[in-house]
Amino acid sequence: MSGPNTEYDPVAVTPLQADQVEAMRDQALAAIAAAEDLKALAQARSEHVGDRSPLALANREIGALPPQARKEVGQRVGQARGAVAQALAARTEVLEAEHEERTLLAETVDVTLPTRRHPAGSRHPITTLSDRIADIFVAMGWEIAEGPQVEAEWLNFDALNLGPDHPARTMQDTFWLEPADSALVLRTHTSPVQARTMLTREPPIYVACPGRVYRTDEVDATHSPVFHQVEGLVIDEGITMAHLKGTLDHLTTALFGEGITTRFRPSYFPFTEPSAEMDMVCFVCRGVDPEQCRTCRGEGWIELGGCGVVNPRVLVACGVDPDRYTGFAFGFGIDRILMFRHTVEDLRDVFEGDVRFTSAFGVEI
Ligand code: FA5
Repeated sequence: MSGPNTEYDPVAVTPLQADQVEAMRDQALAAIAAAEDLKALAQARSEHVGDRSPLALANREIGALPPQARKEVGQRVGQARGAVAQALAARTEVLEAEHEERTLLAETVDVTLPTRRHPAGSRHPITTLSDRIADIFVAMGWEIAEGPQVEAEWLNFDALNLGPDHPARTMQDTFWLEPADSALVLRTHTSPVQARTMLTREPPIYVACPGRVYRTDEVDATHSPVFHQVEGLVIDEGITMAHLKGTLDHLTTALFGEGITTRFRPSYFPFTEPSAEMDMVCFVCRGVDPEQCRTCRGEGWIELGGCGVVNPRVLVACGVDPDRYTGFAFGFGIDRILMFRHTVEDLRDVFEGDVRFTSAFGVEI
């Protein structure tokens, strides 16, 4: 303790008396101990340790004391500040450890939980196959042509030598569009693209047209009211049936590999003369004991499509000189080709939209 001093100013020193300093220290310690989290502790630190805290202000007062009082008061304030700093450090450590533990618990990842699965989609096999067929023709130097699915009656029938009363119109049961006099149909085959092509291009013409077509057919293992065809049309000088056979041999070999059994069967189409139908041996019964076969329904063969030498009447209707040019055309069912290539026994599987079916094909490149 300092001795009596006449210059000692009791007013100035009052805040620095022992009980005052102890009260400041105890308040600070209580606030630190009461801090439940790091935010509350930061608040206590600013109130009791910061520049404007009572102990910091008291510390600043020491310089104003007479020299004989400074040491004792300095020690007192210093000890109080030291105790507060120590308590603050200890509480910080405890609260930081608690905070870290809480964070670790909150961020725990259970690696054994099942993941959310987003299975990758795949293109529909008909789309992939249509592209593949188009590639076969592009590789031969052909062009790809397109036509609308809502087609003019004249292009779907009349231009192809199927006049209004031609009995062959009933071969293709048609969806007519309203109103009745619109003369529009959902195209029943891709053959109107033949007419569209001849009306807009000059020979030589080498085009293929894959696309969707519609008929009022009953659904069964090999028929659907919505299906797909690929049309082929060649118009050039000196084209014969032999060119047609060679082209279809190349197409079937490219699609199915060597050694596939096919046959040409004489047939009738108003837009080709002569006409033929191309069949493949049934891929389910292989033509052996076909009576029980649900896929070929006892035939032993599956029809891929029709073909023939373009009828000169069609050439004339489409503005092509029949004395100079001849041509061949064919229209194959893409859905049937898919069935044969991938041993799909029932066409309904192709159209029912079950992803287990389409994803089984994956993405063909
Ligand atoms: C035609 O559609 C002619 N336009 C083909 C043609 C073009 C002949 C050029 C000559 C020259 P057809 O109606 O036969 O022909 O049909 C052709 C092929 O489409 C059939 O052999 C079959 O493979 C497929 N097809 C026909 N109807 C259906 C159906 N409802 N579901 C699935 N495929 C079908």
